[in-house]
Amino acid sequence: MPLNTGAPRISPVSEPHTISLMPSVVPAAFFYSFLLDFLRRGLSNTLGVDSLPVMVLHPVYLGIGSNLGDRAGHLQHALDRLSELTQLVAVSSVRETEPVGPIEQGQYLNAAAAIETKLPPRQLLEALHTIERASGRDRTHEKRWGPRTLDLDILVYADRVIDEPGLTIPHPCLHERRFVLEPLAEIAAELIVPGLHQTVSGLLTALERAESGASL
Ligand code: A4P
Ligand code: MG
Repeated sequence: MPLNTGAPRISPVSEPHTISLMPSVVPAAFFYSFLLDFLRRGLSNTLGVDSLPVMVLHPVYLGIGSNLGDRAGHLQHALDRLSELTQLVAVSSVRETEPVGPIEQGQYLNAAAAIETKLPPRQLLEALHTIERASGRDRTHEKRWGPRTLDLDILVYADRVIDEPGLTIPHPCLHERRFVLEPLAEIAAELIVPGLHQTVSGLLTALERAESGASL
């Protein structure tokens, strides 16, 4: 079932809960996006121009988190806005997770989403910040890794590797965060993460091994 007719409904959960998974649709959609991008680049090279004015839909994966206020409501808000702004392709289950990091804070609801968008990375980041602000997030009064109403991270943007001030893609903590890899693996287990050259499921297995080794 394609999701571009609107976002799925979220409800508060304490256990992993499947909202909508489309194992057969997702790989096909992403394959065609990559194919279109590949053809566009080939044509640009043949014609000797930097880029063609073709608006390609880029496959992007997002991490979504909330641990303040109406957590499920904030996730729902994010999905609703994303489905208006982009093609919402798939959404993982929503899981309640223990807070990670140096700051004492409440439990999170975490999920991952696959979208397709024409927005370039910077514009997408700005759009995500606008969605966060509409959920009451105010970065001027918060600590890094501290509690937040809504956090939207760009985990992967097509095959791009970006390391610029204010924008790092793939997200620099992706491979260290179970709350990111588990939902992402539900919707994109075989995705090879650019720059890391490993699949999402491979990164999750490596993290699980490292964590179980650390606890021995
Ligand atoms: N920025 C750079 N690259 C990106 C990107 N790929 N996506 C910049 C999004 N933003 C990116 O981000 C700080 C700045 O990073 C932004 O202004 C943006 O320009 P932020 O969202 O304000 O800060 P943050 O979220 O505290 O930092 P970061 O590095 O995204 O950390 P995390 O991993 O999101 O940590 N525990 C659980 N269980 N679940 C959680 O969701 N989240 C955090 C926050 C801590 N513990 C958690 C969770
Ligand atoms: Mg973040």
